[in-house]
Amino acid sequence: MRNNYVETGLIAGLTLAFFLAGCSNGDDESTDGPKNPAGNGGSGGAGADANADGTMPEAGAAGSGGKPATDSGTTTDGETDSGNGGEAGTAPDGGGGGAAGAGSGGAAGASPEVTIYFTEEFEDAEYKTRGWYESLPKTLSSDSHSGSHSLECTYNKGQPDCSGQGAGRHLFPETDAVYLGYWVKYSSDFVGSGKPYHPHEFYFLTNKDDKYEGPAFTHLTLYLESHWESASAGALWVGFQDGKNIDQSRRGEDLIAETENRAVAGCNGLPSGYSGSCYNAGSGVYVNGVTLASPTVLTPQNKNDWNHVEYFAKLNSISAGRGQPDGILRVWVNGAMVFERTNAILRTAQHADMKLNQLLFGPWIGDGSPIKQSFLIDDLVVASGRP
Ligand SMILES: [Ca+2]
Repeated sequence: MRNNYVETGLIAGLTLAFFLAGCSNGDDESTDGPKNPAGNGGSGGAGADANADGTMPEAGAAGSGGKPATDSGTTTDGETDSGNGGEAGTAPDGGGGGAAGAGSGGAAGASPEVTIYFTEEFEDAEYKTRGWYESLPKTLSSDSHSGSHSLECTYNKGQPDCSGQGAGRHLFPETDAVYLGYWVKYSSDFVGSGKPYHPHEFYFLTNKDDKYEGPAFTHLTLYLESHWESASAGALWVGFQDGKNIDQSRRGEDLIAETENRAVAGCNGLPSGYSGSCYNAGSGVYVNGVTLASPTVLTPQNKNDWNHVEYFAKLNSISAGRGQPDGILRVWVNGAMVFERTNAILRTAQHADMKLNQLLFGPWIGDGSPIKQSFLIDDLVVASGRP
């Protein structure tokens, strides 16, 4: 059984390593070199991570570090959240009226107004020439979805990332809505983290944070990742955190009705009604996070073969000085929508001009990969909507 509190804790905790490491990285590839945001978090990163992760799941009660203060009123997520997203119903392309309405339909819909921000075909590792920065893993496989190569990420046993190759980022025009599509092929023995959390894979950051910002503690980070509960059952996880928006002096209070100067992913209330977490990252600074899951949609049959994963997120609108419950989060696997929320609050009026502007690809198994395993990525597309 999944424990959302745990899941989210992990999300934030582990990404804290990114946060710490990210701060120290101001340069691009050449100087970043060996640094990989996740791995090299240096002692600091590792420490924080261990700390946060340590308080987690199995540990549970052991709770050495600061015990997370979960938001009151969190609904235990379980299968409820993981299913189909309620009100949004079935409209596959999202064009049609989700209950949230508010003009959100079109953006996610089909083609007419979709702008392709960038594509990556992984035919060579000259990523910098195509706008990538930091250190996107350079190992290519001759197995490809199209062309003759793909990106190969191999987790060595006990290691957290793609063989120490780090993570890569790419900016795109500031936008309220973003689409990510990619083809992925998991090795036949792929098991993911072997834990109820991780790996992290894709993240979106915003114009409220630096282009090198670590993703674990920002004004908003959106997460998309595959999670294998077992070697035979995988799901797509959708998460978000906005730790920098937390009113740390009032954590644990529900500030939703009172002020827009608050977080949306835990610690100051949970305006979307999703379950979330709020916990001490180890330094007295609390972090938050929401993790939602699709049903089990990946099986052994999805391994050793190419799968198309698509994600769409649209930030909620701001009206009458308040963030409105009309943000959208959707995931498709091999053309079928497997996850949808149309009532997400991802920003408040405090940051009404927050826009998405950065993709980060940073595979990360905080506790280290349980075995040597790999996956391939090809034909990545980032756009304003689902093409
Ligand atoms: Ca290719």
